[in-house]
Amino acid sequence: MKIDQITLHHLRMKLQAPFATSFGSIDTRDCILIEINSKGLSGWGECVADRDPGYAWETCGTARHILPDFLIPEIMGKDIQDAFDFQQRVAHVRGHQMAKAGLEMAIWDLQGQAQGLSLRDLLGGRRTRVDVGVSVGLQESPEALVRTVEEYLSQGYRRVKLKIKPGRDVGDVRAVREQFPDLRLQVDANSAYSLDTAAALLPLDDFDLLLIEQPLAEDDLWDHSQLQKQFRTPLCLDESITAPRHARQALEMGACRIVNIKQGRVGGLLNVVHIHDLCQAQGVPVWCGGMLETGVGRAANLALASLPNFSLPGDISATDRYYAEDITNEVFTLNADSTIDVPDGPGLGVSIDRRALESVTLKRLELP
Ligand code: OSB
Ligand code: MG
Repeated sequence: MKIDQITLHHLRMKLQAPFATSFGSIDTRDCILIEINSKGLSGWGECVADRDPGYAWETCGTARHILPDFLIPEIMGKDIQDAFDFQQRVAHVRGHQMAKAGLEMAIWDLQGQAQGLSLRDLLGGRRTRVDVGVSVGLQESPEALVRTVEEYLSQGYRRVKLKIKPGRDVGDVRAVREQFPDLRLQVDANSAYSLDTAAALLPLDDFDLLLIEQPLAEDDLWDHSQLQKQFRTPLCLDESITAPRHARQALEMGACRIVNIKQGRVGGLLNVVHIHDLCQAQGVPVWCGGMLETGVGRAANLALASLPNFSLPGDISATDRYYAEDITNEVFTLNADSTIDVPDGPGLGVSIDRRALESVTLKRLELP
């Protein structure tokens, strides 16, 4: 695939409702959409770095530096075979997993279109629909949280993740658990605790949670292994796992019993498959996390969640949970059994609504 031209689209999209976590609240979401043109085909990828360095250190600003200055020059005008070829060419660039993953996604999309194969087929996924849940941000009060959860349940979601932070943890979870005793429920702290302050979370062990996600700092694998010993509930790592070897080390140390996999955080879909396979070989379940993606990133998430060891519901909700209008022509809807269909068209299986894209574009960079 000869890479002729690449356009970076910096988008800002209004969320349906503010999304609050332990690291802040947003009512709009930025991302860099990447368009790669090759012989009349357009491949699309989504770089999921946020506007602010709250979840991770990468931002739209770092992506707007690393992509044109270091990553894109490695492929511009060249004949790129596939994602593996791409990753070898950019291996000398340290870190910047989200920037790499966004470009890699566009290359998968191109390859799928060129070969007439869906991303699911390229990755070896089997499911045609995947189990999904909804990630619910911090609300004003436990009562408001219960009402918000109730609204999502009425829409058909059968698994709910609650965001927690110090002072808004056990009380919030208790309120939801009392109201919905049988709900598949899990929590996500986004690194808001230390080994000491996490003692406040011990009562969560009695709420029959599926998992407790990323209580401690991203670079604290060891402390997670100490904390896991204090809980019956499985810990799950998100921020800490930015490469396959971190997944291996986390499992060796007992730092978690479940892994959240996000293609952006781990540097692309090739690494997703590696982490998936490593966990599968050890009987460790994985699930697909989300970054409030547009239809482009959502299509990729659905394809990766179709792999066999994605055995817990993903943070992949319907389009209308995030945006009133998306930038893809395709809209993802929730089936009655809390699943979403995996796209089966070539590549990502989505097409871009140019008018909608234009209306949310802050800045465009056309290369060369
Ligand atoms: O930690 O999983 C997270 C969104 C942005 C950044 C980090 C996280 C999240 C979510 C939302 O929980 C998941 C979704 O896309 O629905
Ligand atoms: Mg998380």
